[in-house]
Amino acid sequence: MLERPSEAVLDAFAAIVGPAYALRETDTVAPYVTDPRGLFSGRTPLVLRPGSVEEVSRILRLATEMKIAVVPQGGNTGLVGGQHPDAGGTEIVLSLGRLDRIRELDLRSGVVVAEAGIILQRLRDIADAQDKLFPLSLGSQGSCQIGGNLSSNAGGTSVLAYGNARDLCLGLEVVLPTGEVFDDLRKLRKDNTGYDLKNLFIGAEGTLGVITAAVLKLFPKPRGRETIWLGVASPGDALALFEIASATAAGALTGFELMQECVVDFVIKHMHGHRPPLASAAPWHILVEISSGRSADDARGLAEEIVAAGFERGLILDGTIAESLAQTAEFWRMRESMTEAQRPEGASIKHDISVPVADIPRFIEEAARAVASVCPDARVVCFGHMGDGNLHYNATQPAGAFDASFLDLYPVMNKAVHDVVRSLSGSISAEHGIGRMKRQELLETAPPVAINLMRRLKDAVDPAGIMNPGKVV
Ligand code: 2HG
Ligand code: ZN
Repeated sequence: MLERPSEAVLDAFAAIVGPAYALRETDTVAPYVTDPRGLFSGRTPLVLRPGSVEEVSRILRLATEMKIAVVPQGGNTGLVGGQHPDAGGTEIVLSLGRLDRIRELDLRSGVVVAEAGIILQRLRDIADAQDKLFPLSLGSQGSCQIGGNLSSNAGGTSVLAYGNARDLCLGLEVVLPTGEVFDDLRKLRKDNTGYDLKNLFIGAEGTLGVITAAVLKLFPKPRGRETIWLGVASPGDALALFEIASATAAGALTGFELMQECVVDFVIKHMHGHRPPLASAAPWHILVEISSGRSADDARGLAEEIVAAGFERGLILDGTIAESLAQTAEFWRMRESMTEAQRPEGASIKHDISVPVADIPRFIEEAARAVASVCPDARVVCFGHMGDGNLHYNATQPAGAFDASFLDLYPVMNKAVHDVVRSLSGSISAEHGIGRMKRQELLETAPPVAINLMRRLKDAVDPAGIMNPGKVV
């Protein structure tokens, strides 16, 4: 049973980081207790901002000793309520933003050793300045942090070619709930010495320990990059185009995003300065990215080949290959602002699902029926990483003024859509995690053997149960 920290205990925690980095006033803790959508407001008596691994270690040792709950937090961009304290006001927030050093850049081994609080965009820029690529790419990359990316095994728009955050990580440093530091900061691409412990902490959403640093892979920067925006009539045509693009570009196909017309319209309507990417309307849009390690001409050639084959087979209604770096950036900005562009349309019930890629058209068809069976006027807002079989299948309230009561449908809508996902042997959390939002559903629907195993691991690593309680398991 966890404890409510007394004033003396709070003082002891604050003394570890020093008064400037121990926040207690309601207004100073406010940014740490609410999520970007305002769905998960909590309370905390203390936010700690440690400046070293040693301080993180002392905090967790004390927390285990005193049985005080600790909620680790990175850039606070998560969408499933995994990074906030609950409403009880007893859980301490551990914000990792001050651990923001690059410990080493080893270009010959193709790795960077980065601390948890480094903002993703900064890491991408550091790699870029060295003529390298750190491929993890997400809409929130201007504020999300590497530690959070690893803790949630973030996905994004380049998973198709480079994998999830897990695939980009060779080594990890983790502070365990006991305060012990598990130093596994190795640069090895091959290592079969027993259990793969680092992968226990990646994607664990801070429920087993606190990631403080990681060895991350760097890739050669592509010599040529082309971005194509296409309009198609149906998800079935999008799938046929995906097959053409994969066969033509093979490893050079680094992005394949599918977007329903309405979400493209939301971006044009609500986000400043965007114009329709195509001359004519299309029910579905696709964003394809080709990255060639060889040359700009090679990338251009592949892009033209894909577009020509698509037109020839009657799969493309309209299409354009970006003509400049500015247009490429504009296409990606449109895609990345889709989360924000949905907000002015009102309350939204999110689903972050994956199914085998070939089942995407069937999922879209059956999920539309599922949404309509719960709320016939709800608007389906569907977009996502089609090449990964991962869609953000959001049900937005009927058009009109913001109606919070729509969110009362959350559990029944989730169940209806997730039943379709389960019938296709898919996942109810492809890239955003479980957090607090999907915990109950995970516990109710995952195989009992899996849940038991997760619980036994949790008990073994965190016997006092102090790490991010109420999340995942
Ligand atoms: C994306 O792919 C993000 O843009 C957010 O994962 C998805 O807002 C969403 O549902
Ligand atoms: Zn996504």
